[in-house]
Amino acid sequence: MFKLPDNVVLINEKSVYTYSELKEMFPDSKLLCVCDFYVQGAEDGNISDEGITYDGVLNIDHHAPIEQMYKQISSTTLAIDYVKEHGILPSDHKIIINHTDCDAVLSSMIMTGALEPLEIYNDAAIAADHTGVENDISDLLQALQETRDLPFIMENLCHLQDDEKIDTKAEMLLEDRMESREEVKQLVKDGAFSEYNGIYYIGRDEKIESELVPEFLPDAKLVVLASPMPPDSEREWEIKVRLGKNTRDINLKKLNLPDFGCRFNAGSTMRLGGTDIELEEYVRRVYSEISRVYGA
Ligand SMILES: [Mn+2]
Repeated sequence: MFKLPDNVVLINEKSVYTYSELKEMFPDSKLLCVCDFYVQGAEDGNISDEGITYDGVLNIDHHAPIEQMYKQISSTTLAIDYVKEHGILPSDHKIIINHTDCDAVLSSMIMTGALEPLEIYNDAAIAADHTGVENDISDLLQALQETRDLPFIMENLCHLQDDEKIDTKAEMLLEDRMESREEVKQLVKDGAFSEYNGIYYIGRDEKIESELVPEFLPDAKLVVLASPMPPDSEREWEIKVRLGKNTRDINLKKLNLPDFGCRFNAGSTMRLGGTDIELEEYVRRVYSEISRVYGA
């Protein structure tokens, strides 16, 4: 049975947190560490190779808009470097995450010492955040992320690593992910993606995990995926944009895309409540922004 370190706290997921908000949430804790989410203004903190310190808060996070994050780096990369350099965080540190994807789980668990600072975890995080390639750890953790159940996720990661059977529920979620990878493969085979100036795009009723797509479209500069927002939303479309394999030096953060929130390589209209712009029109906007910023 995996014993979850009790200094890891999962808080609500929302698009922007501020330092003062976090300090209000944890008034008794002098030592805070956030893993894998952006806190407003982090880029103005004290930046080192292993993360950012801002007003006493340690940020093991690759979402800040600074040059060193504009590459295939994950929060897990930073956590590994940090622990190798300084050791794990003592138990009086609060380690805060706001979602439970592969990178958030691995980076926080490495900071507590529950996981070793191993390169296999970095490979998993990079597969999850950037390349989408098959990877046992990444596929399991990405498949379980929506449960937001950290003990469940960690227990199944332990099963995987001990060559034991994972939970039935975990098994089902993992199968779903494997199926969606197969689906993407098939959609590409069937020519279901449209293309516009190197941008490959598709609209689907079912959401597609954007990280799974670039691998199967090696010629794509970018991929754009649209699916309907949930029925109770005010706006119509969730549109995701992600850099493809045939891109060099494009940083999505430098583009001014409508209703859009992102890291340098991927983002969506979800964080801003969706968009009413139709997919084709959105793709044209993406292209015109790239032309404006980077030349044709
Ligand atoms: Mn990440």
